[in-house]
Amino acid sequence: MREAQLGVGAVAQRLGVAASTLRTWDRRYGIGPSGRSAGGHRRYTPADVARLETMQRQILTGVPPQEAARVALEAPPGEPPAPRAHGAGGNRVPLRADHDERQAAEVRGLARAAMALDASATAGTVRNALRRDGVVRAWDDLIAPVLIGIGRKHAVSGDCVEVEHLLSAVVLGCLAETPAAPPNGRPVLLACAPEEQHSLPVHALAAALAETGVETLTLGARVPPPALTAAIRRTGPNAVFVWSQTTETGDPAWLAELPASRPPYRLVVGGPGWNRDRLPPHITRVAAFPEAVTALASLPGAR
Ligand code: B12
Repeated sequence: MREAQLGVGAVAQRLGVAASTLRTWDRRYGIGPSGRSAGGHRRYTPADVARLETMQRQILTGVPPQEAARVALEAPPGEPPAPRAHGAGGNRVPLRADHDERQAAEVRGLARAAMALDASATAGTVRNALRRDGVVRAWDDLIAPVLIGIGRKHAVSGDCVEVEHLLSAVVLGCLAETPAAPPNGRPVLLACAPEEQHSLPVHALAAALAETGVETLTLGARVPPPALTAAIRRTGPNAVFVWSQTTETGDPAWLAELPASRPPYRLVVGGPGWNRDRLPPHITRVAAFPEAVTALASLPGAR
């Protein structure tokens, strides 16, 4: 039976990277499709896609693309290689079931510590996860689920605003402790939309990008368009990322007024607030945290 094969666009969409990135990976690192269509277009089998996903996972833990491609090409099919350890104590790869149970327990523990306004236990758990798992996994598996859970509690009861504030302050503090990337001349600029106060995702993204060696400049919450314009002119960024959490801040009309620069930068947006129907076509929208990291870390000139 013939396996279902995907074109480069479909694979790019699935991985959350540009099609040109996949072509570059193929040309530069020899990690491409095993076949071509009659017309010469790239055709990816499920095994090709699995290899690319392995490469992407490696990049997300800070492995440089060349090394990530090598690991992916050498991994036996169906067996993901061990994730790279971060900091002390991170080199044991637990069994999946142990891992899921530990993760669920850690989410419950962090939620309890935050609900009890226990700043020290909250910080200890967040810091430990960041060091052990790296920013992408600590955010996706622990911090974001607890934030979303507390947000839900707030939505039904109107309570927990003090918990949101404490947890946010602790997470910001722990993220600030993570190391910065060396300057490379063209940073990724990260900002919240005008009047948007939910800045945590932007700071988490900065820390995750730093972990992959990408230099960032974080402008944080409520950035007025003239300020972002000035920052673009002054820094000549490689990419600009803008976050909108709430629909109040999600009208993208002003994005079209941002200045062009030479060399050009990629404009990427994320967050549930954006009015997607009104996003100009040249803007890339990312839906998930790892997707944002991959999209920004795999741009040419990112590091
Ligand atoms: C922390 C928090 C705050 C902090 C922010 C501190 C800071 N410096 O960021 C403080 C206390 C200041 C705050 C204030 C307010 N908040 Co608030 N807050 C939150 C909370 C708990 C987390 C915010 C966050 O970081 N979200 C990011 C991730 C964790 O959540 P998510 O976007 O849902 O994640 C999904 C995707 O976006 C994606 N994803 C996750 N992370 C990332 C990262 C990237 C880069 C990408 C691309 C994708 C991605 O995966 C998830 C699954 O689909 C949310 C709950 C929530 N669900 O977001 C409420 C929430 C956003 N806040 C809310 C509200 C109403 C407010 C206030 C207006 C009133 C209040 N509750 O106090 C004010 C004013 C805000 C303003 N005008 O801008 C509402 C918004 C409702 C709405 N839809 O408009 C929420 C949803 C809580 C709720 N259910 O009521 N808030």
